[in-house]
Amino acid sequence: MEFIRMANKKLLITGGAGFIGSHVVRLFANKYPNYQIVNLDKLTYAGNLENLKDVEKKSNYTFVKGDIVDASFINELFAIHKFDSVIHLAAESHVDRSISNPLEFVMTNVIGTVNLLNAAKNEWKENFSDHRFYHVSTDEVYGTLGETGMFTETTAYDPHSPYSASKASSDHFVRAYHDTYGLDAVISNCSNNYGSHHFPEKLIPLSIHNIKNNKSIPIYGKGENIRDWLWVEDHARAIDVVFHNAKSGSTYNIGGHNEWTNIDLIHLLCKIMDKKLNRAEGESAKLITYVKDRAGHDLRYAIDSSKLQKELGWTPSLQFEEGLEKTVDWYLDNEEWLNHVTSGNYKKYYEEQYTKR
Ligand code: NAD
Ligand code: TDX
Repeated sequence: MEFIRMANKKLLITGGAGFIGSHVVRLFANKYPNYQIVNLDKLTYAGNLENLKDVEKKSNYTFVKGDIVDASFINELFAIHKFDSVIHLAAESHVDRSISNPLEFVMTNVIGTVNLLNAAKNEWKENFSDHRFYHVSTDEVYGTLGETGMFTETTAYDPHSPYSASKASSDHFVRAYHDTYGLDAVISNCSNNYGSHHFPEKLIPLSIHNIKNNKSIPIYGKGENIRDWLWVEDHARAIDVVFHNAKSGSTYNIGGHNEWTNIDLIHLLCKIMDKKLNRAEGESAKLITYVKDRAGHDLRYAIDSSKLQKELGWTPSLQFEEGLEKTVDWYLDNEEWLNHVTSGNYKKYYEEQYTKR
């Protein structure tokens, strides 16, 4: 089925300086020396070129700083580079920030995506068949599950947060450009990722940072919400497989069959941290603090990724306990990275998000 594994692809990756994007850039830059990869990123608080130190000197890799909301800049970028494919990850990605500032999410996640779609459509309209627009999305577009069931590719969209509503909207635009103009487009919807280079506003890296510094671990509500966690490098491998092999217009769910309540996950993390920091067992768990719940907090996400497994042969590679331990090791070994990203504006964000709860 090999779709577009051509010798000299000109690939635009957006959001490549962020958490998942940096893993995708690293995988592609190492695995496909003949691809010319341009990483376009605005370098918001979440974008960090330190995430890409090991690839920045590669001859097949170029970084461009820019904003996907700026349509004329995007059109010019497409005209200069003549991309034949796009993997679009740039987004505002944090649910709590979307609750405080929804418009920012509309701008980047909706308008930014439509700007990229327009540029791709205009550049590729003579020959859509040798081009591909891959939109990286989330399981949160499907809303929330009760105690049973799983999200499949045909689950109806039912987003609840401004973040998931903006991602759902962008998914609809991608499908509309496929159906209306014939753009070759594919979408994947993935569950919660974890691993290295994850910004410490999200549950796992925030908790690692706080445990290390003997600060309280804020658990929203009763800690009973369930997330389905996937090792970020397994997501990057899935993106590789979908990008090269999916049929135009198709959608794949990506997930690890790995559901945890937040509180169970944090207890496991505390146990690992006690061991790594030579603390008595149970010491880190004393930091657990229940705080006011997130507004509109989705109860449970669980992804059925059997379509991807059956059709394209992808499977997750890592057990959660092993992945979480590797993640903790990375954060403990990369103190400088953590210090850089938690200086400056992070402290202001943290105070606004947590001390007023
Ligand atoms: P992230 O917040 O770590 O990174 C986002 C990147 O996009 C940053 O480098 C940022 O600088 C860049 N960016 C933001 N606004 C931009 C703009 N206007 N123009 C150009 N660049 C901009 O996010 P992430 O967790 O790596 O998520 C990447 C993608 O994967 C997102 O589309 C997200 O919705 C999706 N996703 C994330 C998860 C997860 O668990 N983190 C799960 C499923 C899907
Ligand atoms: O301090 C916290 N305390 C807490 O209890 C934080 C930051 C989170 N939580 C809870 C909320 C969620 O139930 O932990 C769970 C995970 O929260 P986040 O790490 O903020 O992730 P989530 O809201 O599930 O969304 C993530 O997965 C899907 C990503 O941020 C999205 O970009 C992705 O699309």
